[in-house]
Amino acid sequence: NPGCGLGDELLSVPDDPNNEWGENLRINMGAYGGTAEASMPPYGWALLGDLSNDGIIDYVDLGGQVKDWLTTASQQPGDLNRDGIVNMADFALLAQDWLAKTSWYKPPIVLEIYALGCWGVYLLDTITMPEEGEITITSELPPQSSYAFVYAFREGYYTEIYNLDESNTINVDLDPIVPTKFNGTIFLTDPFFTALYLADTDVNVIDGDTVVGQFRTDEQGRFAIEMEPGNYYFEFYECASGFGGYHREEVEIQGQYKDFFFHYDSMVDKPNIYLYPEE
Ligand SMILES: [Ca+2]
Ligand SMILES: [Ca+2]
Repeated sequence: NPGCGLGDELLSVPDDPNNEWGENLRINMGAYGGTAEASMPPYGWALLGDLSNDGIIDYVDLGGQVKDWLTTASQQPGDLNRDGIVNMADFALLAQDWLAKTSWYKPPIVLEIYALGCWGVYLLDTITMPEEGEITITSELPPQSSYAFVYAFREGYYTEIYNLDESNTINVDLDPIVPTKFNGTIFLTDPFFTALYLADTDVNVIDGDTVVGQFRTDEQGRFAIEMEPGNYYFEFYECASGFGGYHREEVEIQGQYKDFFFHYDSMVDKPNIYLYPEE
């Protein structure tokens, strides 16, 4: 068990990719302790306070330290300075790297589970999963509700939406965003039924009255473009609602990735001019 005594549910350390240089700060700990694999990892491969070996120093590691607080024993994971007791000196070492990440750290996947109730769609639950793969949704549903769909988010990846069938099982398989470009995913949202991608659609990027860019979304509403940060309009025609209509939506482009949630409302797209008498 490479989890350093913290429990079987914790992650193991990935193999040292190159074993080139650096120093394993926790050389005497865990399954890799004292082995050739542990002795010379590259810089950024390991963090002293990462007791759980999941690549980030956070509340899980703090919990591992608190568990042995003021305990005197040899080889305690939380005894970061190796003086035989877990105390403030060790806490200070953990705190100084709070939320630090290793080079191989991957943030967890966050799943937002939406349910369909009597009055429309609502956020039922938020759960995380450490890696991609199959997951069965088991969140408790209130009476007269059913699962509707799941948004899957992960830092550095395009957000995806999964519609739930009777099995309530989805296969989460995310794609990384394109480095150095501005990436986004466009969802059409509706208060009562579901959410859709704006799939395979040409979108004009408008600054003031000028078209400054154009892109086409892929089958999952995704795109990657070169754009300066700023406020723009996205203009596109959508027919996902079955009625179709032009949309001109204000967007703010900042940073590398953003989900855009655009309201689609079939009622608004219906003709609202009536001629009398009707034929
Ligand atoms: Ca950790
Ligand atoms: Ca200590």
